Amino acid sequence: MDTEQHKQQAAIQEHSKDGQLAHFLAEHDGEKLTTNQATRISNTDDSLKAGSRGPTLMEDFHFREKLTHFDHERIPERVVHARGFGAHGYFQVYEPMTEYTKAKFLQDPSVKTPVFVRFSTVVGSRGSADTVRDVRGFATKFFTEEGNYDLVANNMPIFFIQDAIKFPDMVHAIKPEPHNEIPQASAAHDTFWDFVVSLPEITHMMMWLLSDRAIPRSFRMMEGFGVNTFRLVNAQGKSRFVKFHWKPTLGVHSLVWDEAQKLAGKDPDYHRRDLWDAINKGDFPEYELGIQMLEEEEEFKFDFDILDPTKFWPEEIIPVKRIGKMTLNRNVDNFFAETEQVAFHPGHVVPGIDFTNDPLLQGRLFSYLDTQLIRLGGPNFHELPINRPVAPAHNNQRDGYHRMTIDRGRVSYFPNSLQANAPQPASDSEHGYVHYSEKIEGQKVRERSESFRDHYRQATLFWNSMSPAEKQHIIDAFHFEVGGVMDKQIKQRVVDMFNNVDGQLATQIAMGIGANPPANLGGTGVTASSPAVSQENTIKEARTRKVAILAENGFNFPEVTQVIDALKGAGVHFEIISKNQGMLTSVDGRQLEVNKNYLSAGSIMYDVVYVTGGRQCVDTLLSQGDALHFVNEAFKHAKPIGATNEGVDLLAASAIQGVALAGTETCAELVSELGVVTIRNAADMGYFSQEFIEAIAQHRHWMRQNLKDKVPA
Ligand code: HDE
Repeated sequence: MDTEQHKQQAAIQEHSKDGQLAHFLAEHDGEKLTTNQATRISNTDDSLKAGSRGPTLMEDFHFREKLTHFDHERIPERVVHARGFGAHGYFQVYEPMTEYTKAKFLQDPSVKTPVFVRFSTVVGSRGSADTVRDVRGFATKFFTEEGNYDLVANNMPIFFIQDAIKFPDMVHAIKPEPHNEIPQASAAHDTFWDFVVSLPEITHMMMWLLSDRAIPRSFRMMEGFGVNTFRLVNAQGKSRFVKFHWKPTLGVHSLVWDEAQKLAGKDPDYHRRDLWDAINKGDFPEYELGIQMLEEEEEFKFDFDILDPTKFWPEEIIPVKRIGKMTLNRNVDNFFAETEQVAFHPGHVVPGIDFTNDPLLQGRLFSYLDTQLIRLGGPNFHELPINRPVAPAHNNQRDGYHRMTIDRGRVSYFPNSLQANAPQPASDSEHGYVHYSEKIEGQKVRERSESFRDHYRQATLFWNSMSPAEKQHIIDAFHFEVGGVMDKQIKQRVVDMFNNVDGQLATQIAMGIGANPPANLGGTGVTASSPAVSQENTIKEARTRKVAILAENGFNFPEVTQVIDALKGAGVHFEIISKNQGMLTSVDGRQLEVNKNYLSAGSIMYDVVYVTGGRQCVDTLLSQGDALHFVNEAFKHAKPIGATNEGVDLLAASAIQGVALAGTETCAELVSELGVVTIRNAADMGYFSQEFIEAIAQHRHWMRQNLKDKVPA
């Protein structure tokens, strides 16, 4: 195939899912109102009555249809991962993966495979808040030319349990308690911690759940992990063990817990809004697909079992090979039709991708199809527009609720002679799926392998890998979560359990929850760390960060516009915040539109705060408790803060203490300390902007630790 043909094919590939969906789009603009049967309706405000004050009549078909449809609008929410948000995009492999897999979508770098991704929280109901402490789902459906492949991943590389048979217990324990349905979307309650302390295998996952990974800044800044061990199989039938990763090009970043909790009230849609806005602005989220591979012969080479889903494969010993990139570039047209009706299943695979005996994966392979049958009301959910493969499906499955395909002919069985045996199985060379012929021998037992017994060593490895700030956040998370537990005995058992991981950690946990510290400091003796799991070592850049600019009438127009231009140049976004919405007038009579007032905005909704100068502007800000709270809170959350000229006075009057600010000398002076960047007596904002953008790129300034703890916000 020449390059031109490749390009054409790529264009078709990229658009074929969109093209398929386009058949189902409906526009109602300029149309007349009809019933579902397309009969035009003359009045939809009054039901048909016997007299204007009389009873409604049975024959009002429009009333009955409208109400009946409404009564049936809801479908059951997902038993887990109920709250989610989806987007369309495409995936491209960097180079042919022929050596490792025959999967066709991993062969040709010019092919853009359409994808649909749904991000989710696990525990909360559909209406819960986005920023709760939880694992995030990261499910991707690749519409490949060989059929759909679903990579149903999470944002943490390991799981709570080792065998899927414990999943219902685990979910029952973490969901709201059954007698009073409290608490919503939270693990901070007795039933969950009762379960935790009774289940040593959960120890490692709890370290991840209480880490910053559980409160991501954005879906765009999360890693994804296939968790389970899969296989890649090449055309020669050679198999390798594989772990799948998604690596966001913006790096991995988190909120702080106080911020996450406040956001849950101020903007419960924070993550979905962030994704929606980013795609609309053209800040398309990108994730590289990574694989860790092991040869068959390496199966028993490590001090953990590679099939144990409570263990990750440290990247330092098994490197991640980046093999392609996914770009999300289109928001959905309709949340229900797409995000709610999409149905993922780890068993949706294509030739070249296969399973292992990971006992969690084996159970998952049963559960997903089963749950779709009840959630989507029957066996034909694969015909819903969002779920349809772009490759044609042919089989003898027939009928059932909501069947849309009109299968022609009288043959719906195999073998047959009336249709020359069609549709018939495809051979390996015709891309028929042939399961990897792994040799299996064993007794039939209800048992856990001995090699799955170590529950603490990797938990220590994870703890060792955390930066001081990350460690402090984990301890704080224990204090919050276990602080919410009423049963004192369970609290004590938490301390004892985590003493198996690290004695210092257990001692710190005990201090905050009113339990006794461990009598003897425990631990596993593991001293190694895995730098790759610390967010301290992630990609850091200013691009797509969001600045709140505090301003009032009498601001200095050239000053703020120079800073705005510099921010724009670095791909940083901003909004103007003021007491009232409308227009602000500068000292020289020019105008600036306010985006939000203090009631509709809060520092928690931004990555950065900037206070602009202008005497009158800053005098007004100084009289506003909301403006002072804005900077105090941003400082407490370790965010970059900038102020220019008179704007520095607001920082000086705030609770920010112990950080050097630009002084009042007559010459221009730039001071940058612990992420607080200030300048006075300056007309040219170039120097300030450069330093400010560098501070923004650092995201959070943890070195403030002791100072920020003193700030009341
Ligand atoms: Fe899931 N999981 N899961 N899970 N899972 C579901 O399927 C299940 C597990 C994951 O956006 C359910 O359609 C079992 C691991 C995501 O629609 C259900 C076990 C990982 C999503 C189900 C696991 C996941 C689900 C609920 C074994 C990371 C959301 C609704 C213990 C690799 C997909 C649904 C979406 C959803 C079962 C464990 C990821 C009930 C039995 C490990 C991202 O079938």
